[in-house]
Amino acid sequence: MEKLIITAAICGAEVLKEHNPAVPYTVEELVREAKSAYEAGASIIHLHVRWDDGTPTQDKGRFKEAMDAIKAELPDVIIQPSTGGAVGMSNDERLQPTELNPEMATLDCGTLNFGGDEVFMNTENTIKYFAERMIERGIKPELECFDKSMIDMALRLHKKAYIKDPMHFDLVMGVNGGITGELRDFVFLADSLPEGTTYTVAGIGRFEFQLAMAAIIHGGHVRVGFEDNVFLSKGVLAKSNGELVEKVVRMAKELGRQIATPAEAREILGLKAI
Ligand code: KMH
Ligand code: ZN
Repeated sequence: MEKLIITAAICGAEVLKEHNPAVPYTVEELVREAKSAYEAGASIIHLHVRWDDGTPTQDKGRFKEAMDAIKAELPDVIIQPSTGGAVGMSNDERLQPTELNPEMATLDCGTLNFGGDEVFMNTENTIKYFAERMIERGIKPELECFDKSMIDMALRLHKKAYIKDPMHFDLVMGVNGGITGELRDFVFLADSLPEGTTYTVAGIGRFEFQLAMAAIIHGGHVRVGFEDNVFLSKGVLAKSNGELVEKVVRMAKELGRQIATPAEAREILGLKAI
């Protein structure tokens, strides 16, 4: 089986220090968390940024500062900025990190309820607009699918050449408004992906590690991190993103799956070598 790519979603836009004091806001804290995840075995950092008070932002300057600081410490890590940002941001606000020409970025493939009155808007035209931007700039999209219909949308847009091969999906499961993270849901989504595509699974909350286990066995890849879950086990807060990554590495070792380095992850995903 292919080596396992671990992505660390170290920050997100919604989780707060009130949920776990180790959630990073400042650039220094982002570097600390990226380093802990990388040293534990993550090859991709899925990146959101905040202002120092924790407010989420898609500000290009803030992304540049954070990406430069992470690269200075971890020159080979793959940085994957979010173009999802936070609920309520405009398309152009969300797209700012693409102006920095990252190797990868997320491309959210549909609209969904996001708890309470929140709606995370991604109309078909928005998805096309983001996809065109990524093709123009040579950025590989990670296709964020929170439900089966979003996989279908990605496949339709792939047929119309808005998304190029090889496709890489992120199955985000367990969001309040998206598909849940039961094993039967995982099998349904993973088996709906065409041959030759790769995928990562991101289980939200209590689904994080059971879905990581499923993906390790099924030949997929794994995302963990504070964006998705702040607990190492029931009632025990993780001290760092690195602790969450270490747990996945232990699980993979038990199941005989080796961990991909950033260079190996680039090869698996069809990114240019650096
Ligand atoms: N913060 C969510 C509204 C992404 O990174 O592309 C969107 C999100 C997805 O986190
Ligand atoms: Zn995100």
